[in-house]
Amino acid sequence: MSQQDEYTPPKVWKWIKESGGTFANINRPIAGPTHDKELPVGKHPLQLYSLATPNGVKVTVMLEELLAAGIAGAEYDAWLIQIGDGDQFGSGFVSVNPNSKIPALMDHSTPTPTRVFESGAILLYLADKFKAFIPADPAKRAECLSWLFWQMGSAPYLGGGFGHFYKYAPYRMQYPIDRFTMEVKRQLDVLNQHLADNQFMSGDEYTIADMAIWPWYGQLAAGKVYDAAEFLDAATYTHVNRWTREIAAREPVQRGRMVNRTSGELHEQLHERHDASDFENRTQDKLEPAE
Ligand SMILES: N[C@@H](CCC(=O)N[C@@H](CS)C(=O)NCC(=O)O)C(=O)O
Repeated sequence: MSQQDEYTPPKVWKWIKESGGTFANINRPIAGPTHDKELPVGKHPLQLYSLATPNGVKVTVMLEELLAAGIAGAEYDAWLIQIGDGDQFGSGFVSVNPNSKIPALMDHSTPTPTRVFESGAILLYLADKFKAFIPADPAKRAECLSWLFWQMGSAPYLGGGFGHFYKYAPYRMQYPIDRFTMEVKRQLDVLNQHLADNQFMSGDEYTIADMAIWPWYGQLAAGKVYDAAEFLDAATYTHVNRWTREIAAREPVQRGRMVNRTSGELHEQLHERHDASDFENRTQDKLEPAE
C-alpha cells in the first residue's frame, strides 16, 4: 500500500511539526511574528525586503527597468530575507507584510512611509507611481491588468501545486502531480496561444504583466524552475519560448535576476543591492574570496 492510501484525516487537524517536505521547517498554521527583529533601512527612497524567488524577481526586474528608463526616483536598497531561516517571521518584516512572505516594499518618499506587499500590488504601485510599464490607454491598461491578475491567480497552481508535489514533497504521489501538471500545461497553452499573436502579454508594449509572468512561466519553460522543462514538454510551447528568450535578453532583466540571489553561479549572486555599482563590485565571486 502506498503512503497516500494510509492517511485518514482526524476529526480536527493538528500541527505535526515533523511532517516532512522541503519547507516543513518554515510552514506554520499561525500568523504573526516569532521573534523581535527590526528591518534595516538604507539611503534610498525605496526599501525592498526580498529573495530572488520568482515572486521576488518580478520586483527587482521592475526596479532595474525603471532605473534603466532613467527614473532616478526608483533607486532602491534590496535587503536579503532568508525565508529558509525564518526571517519573514521577524517583527519588522511582519509589520511590512503581515502575510510573512517576500517580496515586501517600503516607500520612504511618501509623507509617511507606505508599505506594499504582494508582488502584483508592488508592480502596480510602482507602475502607477512612475507612470511606466503600464499602458495609459484604458483598454490596453485593462488588458495589462487582466494578465497581471491572471498570473497572481495562476502561480499558486504552479508553485504551491505542481512545484510542491513534483519537487518538494517528501515522496512522489501521482494524483497531485497529474492534477497540477494538467493545469500547468493548460496555463502554458493559454500563454502560448496568446503569444502566437502578440509580441508581449499586452500586445506590442512590454509591461508589468510580462514582468510578473516571465519569472514563473518563462523560467519554467527555460528549465530554470523545478527542473521540469522536459517533463512538461516545454519545448513544444514555441511562442512562450520566443517570448522567454526576448525578455531574458534585456539587460535590466539580467540585473534584476541577480538581486537577492543566493544560489547558482557566484557571479550572478548579488545578495544585497544598495548601489548600481554593486553589480560590478559586490557579486559573490568578488566577495567570497575575501570572506
Ligand atoms: N502572493 C504572494 C506570494 C509570495 C510568496 O509565496 N513568497 C514566498 C517566496 S516565493 C515566501 O516568502 N515564502 C515564505 C513562507 O511561506 O514562509 C506574492 O506574489 O507576493
